[in-house]
Amino acid sequence: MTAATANAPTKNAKLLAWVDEIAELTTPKDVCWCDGSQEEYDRLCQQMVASGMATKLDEKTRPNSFLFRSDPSDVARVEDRTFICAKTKEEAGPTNNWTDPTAIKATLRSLYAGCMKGRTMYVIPFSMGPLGSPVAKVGVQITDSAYVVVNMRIMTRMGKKVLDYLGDQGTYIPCLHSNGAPLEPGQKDSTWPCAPIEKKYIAHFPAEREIWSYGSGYGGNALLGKKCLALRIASTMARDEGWMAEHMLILALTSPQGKTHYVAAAFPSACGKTNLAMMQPTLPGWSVRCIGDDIAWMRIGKDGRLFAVNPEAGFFGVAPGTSYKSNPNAMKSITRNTLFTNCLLTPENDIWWEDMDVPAPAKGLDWEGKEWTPDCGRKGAHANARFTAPATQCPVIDPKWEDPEGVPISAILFGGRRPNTIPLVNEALSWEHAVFMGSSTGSETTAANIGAVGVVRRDPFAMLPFCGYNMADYFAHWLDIGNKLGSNAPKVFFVNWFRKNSAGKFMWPGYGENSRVLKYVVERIEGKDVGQTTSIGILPKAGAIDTAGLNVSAADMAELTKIDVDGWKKEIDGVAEFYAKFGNRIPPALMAELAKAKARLGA
Ligand code: SAT
Ligand code: MN
Repeated sequence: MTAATANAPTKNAKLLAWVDEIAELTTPKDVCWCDGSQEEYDRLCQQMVASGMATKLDEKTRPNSFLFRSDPSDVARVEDRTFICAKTKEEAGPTNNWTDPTAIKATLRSLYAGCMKGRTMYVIPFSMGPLGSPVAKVGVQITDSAYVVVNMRIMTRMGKKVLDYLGDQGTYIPCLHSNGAPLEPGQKDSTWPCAPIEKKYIAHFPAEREIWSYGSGYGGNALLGKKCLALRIASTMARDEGWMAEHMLILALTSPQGKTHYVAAAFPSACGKTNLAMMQPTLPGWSVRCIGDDIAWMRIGKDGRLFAVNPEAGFFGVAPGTSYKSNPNAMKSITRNTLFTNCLLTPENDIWWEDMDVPAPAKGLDWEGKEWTPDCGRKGAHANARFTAPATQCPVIDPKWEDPEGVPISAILFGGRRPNTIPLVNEALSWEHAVFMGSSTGSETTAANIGAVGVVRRDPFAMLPFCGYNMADYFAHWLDIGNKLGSNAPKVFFVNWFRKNSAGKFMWPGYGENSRVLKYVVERIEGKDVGQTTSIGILPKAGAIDTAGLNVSAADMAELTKIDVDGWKKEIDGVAEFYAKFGNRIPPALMAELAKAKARLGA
């Protein structure tokens, strides 16, 4: 036992040994076992204000809320520096960065050596999923970032209650994180310590169920419960244990007749999952409630249906574009107790961002802390600026959002940003066709990852950056789940809110108007004769989408739901090219779907 564990609030031998080992390796000045209390959260926020890392926002307008500014090099996930360190390259598959686990551990150990010098090492016990529920997974994150601690308190169930639950024998997923910026005696600290890009590593060890993250303090790189545990490691566990870990929102949709259906939807990062998850329908009598906005853990329930749980406890949402028009319920969720990162600071000590739909302040400090005016030619907020807010603050959080059994899913939506070809809504002809559709999802890239923005890439099931193993095997897993679900399988739809006309303008208004598509989905679930089988899937019959009071021309509606044969031929070629990367690992059922899709188009 060392000073790190002398007064530890646990007797869990495995945990104590690990904390000792990491403290010896990283040499922090002290160790803090996080209890998850409000007092601890307040104290850390105060410390960060005092050190210049956080700005307290005006207590009257935005109580108990803080703004953080990251280093300009550390503003999003880093897919190029994210690694799946399976035993072999084949296990990680062609869409993941693979490196040998032994070699990368040696590299990382040398980076971790002394990396917490001059800093506090925090130990964060947390649960993904309601604590104690049979589906929940416990993790312990070690970090030298107080920012991570306060974010994890919002995003997960965190603190002493988790240690108590773990007890002396309980097992957990070790999540090691450091900003990678040791502090020498007398050295002035940076307001956002991090390592240069080439020294950032977000490494996953699926066989050992471990996460080693170094050098970045931002979002999914650093809040390890989210993408690293709840998607990359969890997807591997789900494959082994027969369930699913998906990049999906979960919503409850209630019709004017009072019937509720639960819908899960997979869209890539920054493609509107948070907006859809808590949408305010424009169609009278319909209501949406939110269960989760980013991750769904799904398993087959006792009655044979698919049940979904949101493993998170908060929202880490994209700020720019969020407004009382686009997402009033998100705006209401962030009125208090919210952490903001990389937003603009107004002279009144509040936050602002582009497309917030309130007038820009006459001046402010931009996300880099530089003087900003509306005509200065620079954005006030970074495109991937974020808010971290407790799910309980969402005015439309569903009463079942913490139900350990989850909610039964009637429909799954896949989607992405596609300026052309992909119709507004297209239903799969069968489960195999659904998996084919999911596997062929394409989307324009967004600012949620460091790299080019606006380039269409294949992002199967919106899981490209988040699947912890070979994606061909992941497709096989989906097929397998479908076989088990049989006639209980949810209906699957491909949606696209992002079609553009020849002038480059969005043809579909989106946001609350997406309730019109959800209504159609419910009608299909309930067996109404509103769809027609076509060469690409089941499309809405003319007039099947309720357009009452909608400002979209009949010509645009027809365009949004027509089949662009040439575009689809190219699409299918793109899918064939993508599948080829996996060699003969692509399941035969999907090769058959590809052939059928070609044949239906006469390609
Ligand atoms: O991965 S993050 O949590 O930073 C956000 C996202 O990409 O969805
Ligand atoms: Mn996401």
